[in-house]
Amino acid sequence: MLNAVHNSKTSVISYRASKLALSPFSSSQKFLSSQLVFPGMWKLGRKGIHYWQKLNAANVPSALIENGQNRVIDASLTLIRERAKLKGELVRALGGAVASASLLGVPLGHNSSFLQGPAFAPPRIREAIWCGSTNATTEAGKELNDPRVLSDVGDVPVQEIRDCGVDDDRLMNIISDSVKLVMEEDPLRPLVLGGDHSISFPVVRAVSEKLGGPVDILHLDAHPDIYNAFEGNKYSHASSFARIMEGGYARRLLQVGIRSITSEGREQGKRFGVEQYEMRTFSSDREFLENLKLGEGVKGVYISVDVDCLDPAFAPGVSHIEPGGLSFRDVLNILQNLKGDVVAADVVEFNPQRDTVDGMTAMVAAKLVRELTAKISK
Ligand SMILES: [Mn+2]
Repeated sequence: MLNAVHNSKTSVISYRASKLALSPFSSSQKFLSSQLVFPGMWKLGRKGIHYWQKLNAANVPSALIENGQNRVIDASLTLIRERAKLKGELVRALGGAVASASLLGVPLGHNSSFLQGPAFAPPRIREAIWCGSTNATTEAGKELNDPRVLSDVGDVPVQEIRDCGVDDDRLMNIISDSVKLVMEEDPLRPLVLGGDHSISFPVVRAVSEKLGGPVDILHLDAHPDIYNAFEGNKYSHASSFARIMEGGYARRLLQVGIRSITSEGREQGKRFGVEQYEMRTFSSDREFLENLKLGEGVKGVYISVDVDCLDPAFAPGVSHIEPGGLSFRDVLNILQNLKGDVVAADVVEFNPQRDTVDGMTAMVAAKLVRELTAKISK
């Protein structure tokens, strides 16, 4: 019986592997090159990826598919659970900490409305964090190479989960469950590497559910990402904060760096009581924003940094180039002076496929991660 189960599992996986016969990375690279050859093909290419997945799911008996999906999901969560346990034990073996930042990569890019490159960001950010061109110390002197300050539990295997046809409702639940598994290992606190901005919804949901109440959110971004749905996608990277506010996962939501906002973005902001700080008034808002005190009376502070909050002069490697943004020092001033217990954070929307050849934006994203680590760890 055990053998039969194993065989059926193997047959699903090998069947799928032979039918797909392509890795996510090669398919995405192919799609990018077709974009260069045929401008305007990108949209068709994106649809194509979804089409293959549906076609494959249709050719396999539904009972086999469901069984296989459950096994892939189980394996994915086991991976995160065991890695979180390993890092938790390591921190405790070294004497423990009150709070310790732990990287969790979520390489998801398919909820972008434009380019999907953010799926490739987590390994590039990790590489830049440990780049030998700079030392492993934050500006205020925290040592990042101390596992009690910063650890890494690896990536949620988003591609494998999607390759067996798991839909976004379940994928979002798996991301939430992965975040909770990290939080299970006290004193680890999730510092999530995106991925496009759609991942903030399942991450914040998990943080709020795990802590048992809403958080205050500092959201740095050129865009409010608060459309009810974007191009029909309720999980769009442009809708994550609508889902967060609907779910009651945030008491206060402060959006800073905003400079690309439609009337719907403003209306939705009013509807949810969002505090939107736009770049056009940044010089008069600066003093307030550089002296924030958040998280009192709630479960803590969550910080979500979309790399495009920065002016493209500082961070060209993003999907949505939006001039007129924050300087890197503006962002550091806001983060470093913020008072509050930072329970989790994310850095999203870095697109390595748009970066300079020397990976400048990867270094920018990495430094954001380093300074967020300094806020979280204690
Ligand atoms: Mn943005």
